[in-house]
Amino acid sequence: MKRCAVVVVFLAVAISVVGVAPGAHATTYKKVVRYGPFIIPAAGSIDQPGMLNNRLKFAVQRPCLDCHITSMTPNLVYSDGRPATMETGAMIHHFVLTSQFRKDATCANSWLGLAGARFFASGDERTPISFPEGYGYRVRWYDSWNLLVDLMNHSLESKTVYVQVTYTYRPSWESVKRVRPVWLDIDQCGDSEYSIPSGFSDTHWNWNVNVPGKAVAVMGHVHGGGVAVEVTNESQGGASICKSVATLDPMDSHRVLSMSTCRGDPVASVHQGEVVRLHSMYESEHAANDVMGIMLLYINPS
Ligand SMILES: [Cu+2]
Repeated sequence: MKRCAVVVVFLAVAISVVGVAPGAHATTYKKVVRYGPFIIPAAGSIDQPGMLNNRLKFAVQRPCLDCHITSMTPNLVYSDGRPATMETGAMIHHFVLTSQFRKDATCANSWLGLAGARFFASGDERTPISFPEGYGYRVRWYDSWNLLVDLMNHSLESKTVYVQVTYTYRPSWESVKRVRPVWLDIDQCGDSEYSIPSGFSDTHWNWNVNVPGKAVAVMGHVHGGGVAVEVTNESQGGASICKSVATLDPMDSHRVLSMSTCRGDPVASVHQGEVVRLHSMYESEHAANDVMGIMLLYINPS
């Protein structure tokens, strides 16, 4: 590993300087951005959590004006930086970041598309995503980001919290292959919620591929009682593209502790017009009408 002679640091710290090819250097910066504060009202009782419902913020801060984002790590924190988790009552129901002037790959023509392209999201499991070496999500000076936030509070006092995203990014002048986010959802272009029966269920939604290319990173989201979300290529004999498996809290199966991700160069290739199927699998003790099955694919368009 060779160090570049000059490392420009502005608004950020260089965390790594790694050679990618003979004579070329990749410079990676890290920036922690906090959104908020958000005040979540106190819970009314044990089964009546305090809710901060779908708060939409426009033109929120980006880590950089002109760059390639190489990873995103979500969190919810208190003003002193401590993580705000269920241990103290706070919970991320979800938050979604959208890029206003980018076209959403699967919902551009619905009301959801008005907010732009959905490019990152998190539930309480707080799954980080990082792209393989050489790939990044392009940010340009004219981009504008929106943030949709939905938070919950199980404690009897109100909580002041911040949505926090730690970004790593590379400067605009480096040659980085682009990724385009593609959001697949059982309740596509709706509020993402759907219903399951008690017991095992596998619910499908088909995507007719309109962003052909190489999927290089994939993340998934289910709710408590969830087993996994998976994407399969039905045009290639149902071959699995990625399965994101849920790890549930052994003490409380309503709580998702983590979701596995897929990352590779490539994870899989998809071609124009192929049918990619989203499977959302639950093994629930009871029926529910507010579960989710989402996968976010980052595709390097061919
Ligand atoms: Cu959710």
